[in-house]
Amino acid sequence: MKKNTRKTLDEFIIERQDHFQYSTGELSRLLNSILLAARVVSYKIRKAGLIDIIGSAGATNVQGEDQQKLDLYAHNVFVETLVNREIVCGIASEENDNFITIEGLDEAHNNKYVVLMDPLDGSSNIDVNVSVGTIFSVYRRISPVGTPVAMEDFLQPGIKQVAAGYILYGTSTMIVYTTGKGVNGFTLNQAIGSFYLSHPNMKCPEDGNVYSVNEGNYVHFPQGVKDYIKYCQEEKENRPYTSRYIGSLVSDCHRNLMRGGVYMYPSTFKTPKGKLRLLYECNPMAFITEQAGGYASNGRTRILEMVPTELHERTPFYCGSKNMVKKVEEFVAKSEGKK
Ligand code: P6P
Repeated sequence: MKKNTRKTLDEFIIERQDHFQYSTGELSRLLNSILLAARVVSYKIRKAGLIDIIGSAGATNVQGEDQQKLDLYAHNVFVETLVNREIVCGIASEENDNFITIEGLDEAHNNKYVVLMDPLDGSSNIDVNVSVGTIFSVYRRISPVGTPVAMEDFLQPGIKQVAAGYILYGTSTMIVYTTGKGVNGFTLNQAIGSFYLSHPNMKCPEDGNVYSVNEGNYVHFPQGVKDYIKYCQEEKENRPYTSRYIGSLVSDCHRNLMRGGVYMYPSTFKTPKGKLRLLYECNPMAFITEQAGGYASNGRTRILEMVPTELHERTPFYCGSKNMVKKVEEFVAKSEGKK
C-alpha cells in the first residue's frame, strides 16, 4: 500500500517553528487555532443547503451590506476560537464596526499578535453553491505589551504582516498561507479532519492569459482600466485573453495564483474608492501573491506599502501575475498622462 508521505499541516508548522521570528510558539498556536475554526466552518458550509444556515441574517454590517447567516456564524467561530485560546490581544473583522478586544482577560494584554479577517468572503454565493473563502492577516502589535490593544496595532502597512492566508471552501477545502518564507497550500481530508500539504512552495506565473473583472461596471471604470481590458480582448500576440470571474475574491485569486492571471476590482460609480477592503482582503491577498512571485497594486502603487487610516477603508485592487498587474499600472499611468 502506498505510504501517505504528505505532511500534515500540524507537522509542517512544527517543522517551520524557527521561521517565525522571535516566536515563542504563539504564532504556531495562532495558526493552529485558525485551522480548527476553518474545519468547523467548512463542516457547516458543506451542510448549508440542508440546514437553516443560508440566506440573510436580517442585519447589515458596517459596510451597509446584508449579513448572511453564515457570515455571522463564521465570524463567531473564528473570534471565539481565537479569544478562548488567549493567543491574540485584539481582532478586527469585516463583520464588526470596531476591533474586538479580549475583554476580562488582562493577561491577553501580554499577547503579541493581532488578527484581521474577513470571516466569509463572497458569502452571497453560498445560496447558489459557489465557492467562498475566509481571509486572515496577522501583525505583531506595536503598542506596548501589557497595555490594551490600540487602533495603531491594526492600521499597519501590509509589509508589516507576519502571516497571512486564506481558506477556500471549494470543491475541496484548502488553506493557503505564508509567514514570509514562501507560500504553501494544504487540502483538508474531510474524513479525518486533517489538512495535508498538497501544494508545496506555490509560485504565481509572471504572465498569464486570464483577466478577472466584473465587466458589468465597465462604463464606470477609469479610462486606463478600460484601455487595459480592450488590450486583453484584441487579437494580437497571445491575445485575446480569457475572461474568468467567479465573483469570489479567494476563488479568482487562487486560480490566478496557480495558473497566472490578473484579478481587478477598480473604482466604480457605486464604489469610488473600490469595493475591497485594504486591511483584511487586499493586504493578505497581496502578501500571499507577492510571496509566490506575483504583485498587487491599487493601480498606481504597491498595495503592501499603503498606509491605512481607517479599519474598513477600501481600495482599488489589481492582483496576480506580476507582468499583468504592471501592465495595468502602465495603462493607468498612460491615461493619466504620466510616463
Ligand atoms: P461584484 C464578494 O462580495 C467580493 O467581496 C469578492 O469576493 C468578489 O470578488 C467581489 O466582491 C464581487 O463583487 O461587485 O463583482 O459582485
